[in-house]
Amino acid sequence: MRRFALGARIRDLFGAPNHGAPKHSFFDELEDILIEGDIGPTTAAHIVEAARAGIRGGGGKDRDRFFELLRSELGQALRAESLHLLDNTVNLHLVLGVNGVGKTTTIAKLAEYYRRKQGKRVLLAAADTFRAAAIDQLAVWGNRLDVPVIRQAAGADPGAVVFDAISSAQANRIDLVIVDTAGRMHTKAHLVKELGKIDKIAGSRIPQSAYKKILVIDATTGQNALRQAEVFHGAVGVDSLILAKYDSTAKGGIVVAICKALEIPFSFVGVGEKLEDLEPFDTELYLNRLLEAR
Ligand SMILES: Nc1nc2c(ncn2[C@@H]2O[C@H](COP(=O)(O)OP(=O)(O)OP(=O)(O)O)[C@@H](O)[C@H]2O)c(=O)[nH]1
Ligand SMILES: [Mg+2]
Repeated sequence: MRRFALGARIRDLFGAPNHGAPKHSFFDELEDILIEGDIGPTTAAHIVEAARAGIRGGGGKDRDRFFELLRSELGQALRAESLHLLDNTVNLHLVLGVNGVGKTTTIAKLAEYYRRKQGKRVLLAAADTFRAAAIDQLAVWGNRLDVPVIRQAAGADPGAVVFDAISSAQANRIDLVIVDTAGRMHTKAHLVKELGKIDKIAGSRIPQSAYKKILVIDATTGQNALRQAEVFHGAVGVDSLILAKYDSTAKGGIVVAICKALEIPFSFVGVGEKLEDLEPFDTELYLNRLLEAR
């Protein structure tokens, strides 16, 4: 399923014949590859500009120099920050994202992570009330994880589910409430209205530093993911990003573009469909995957 391997494309370009001398088309091609890699046109242009200064184009030595430059430039744009839970209070993660990006699966992975790795008491809130199947899916995960799930009937007010979940968490000394939300995004006004209500309820009952709005990004969607991040950030403000499905694509360059454009850090990366397939976002590991030769 890997459609585009940034590292391999660049290696091919440097390895191609007739690139012994600095050629206009060589750098153009390099820029095209970087842009197709979704890292963003500004970053791509900046990197090519820097490369023109020190790289003649072609040859193993130049290739190695370019990869060093690329790593350093991308590394500077990237932001990684883990999600720390506060002690002795209810923390809340509001998990956002468009349809099918991997929200519910990521929530299950987060619950497993905090419960198993950190010994936290976790509760899930089924605030994606739009579809009965979405509520059931979260309930199935809750059962498997042995974590309580607060739910209401399909069509119920998501804000009411969040209100209930917080009350239950406060009464039961829960450390972390993770809220599943519907991924519909008909219009921005609609999104602001729907999520705004939930945000207001959570924001008024959870201390600010214990409340995180987390956007899940699907690594396979490319440029559209930046657009999604802009819309959600504009609607409710996003504190942290999770990159899902990084195992399914080599097109993870969008992470660079999002970090650069919105200055929001990534906290985790999803690398499979199983519960344990969630890793804290690590800049070095991410760059290794992005730039490896495949
Ligand atoms: N390979 C892979 N698949 C993933 C990952 N995360 C989620 N998926 C799969 O992506 C599909 C959608 O995941 P969901 O968690 O249901 O996504 P969602 O955002 O909750 O979807 P809706 O509730 O319909 O909006 C499922 O088949 C998941 O197994 C991942 O990190 N890697
Ligand atoms: Mg879901």
